[in-house]
Amino acid sequence: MRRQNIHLRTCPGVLLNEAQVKGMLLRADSNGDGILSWQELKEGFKSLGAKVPRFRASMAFNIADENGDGCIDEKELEKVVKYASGLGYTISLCVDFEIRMCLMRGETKGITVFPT
Ligand SMILES: [Ca+2]
Ligand SMILES: [Ca+2]
Repeated sequence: MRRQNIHLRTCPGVLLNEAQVKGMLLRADSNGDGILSWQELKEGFKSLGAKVPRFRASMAFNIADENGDGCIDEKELEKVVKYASGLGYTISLCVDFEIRMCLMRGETKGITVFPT
């Protein structure tokens, strides 16, 4: 069994593309209504590896919550994805191939990615 956590933070990473960022954020939609609440968006940023998810969620809401209802709907999510993609979150190259494939498929449960 190969260890997966050795030097993870110092390994080069692969930049998450917008589709992958979106996948990660949608995974955080815990009640599955297709709309991200503030809490869900915060969890989304946490799963992306944000150091201060609360701050990122606040920023994203300022940018994306156009109708000011305190939730991010499908249309507003595109803006959040653009914002989050611009932050340069990456998947480490040193994680196991299987895990990378899971990430590509949007299966992110229990997997942590680190920002560059
Ligand atoms: Ca939701
Ligand atoms: Ca909204």
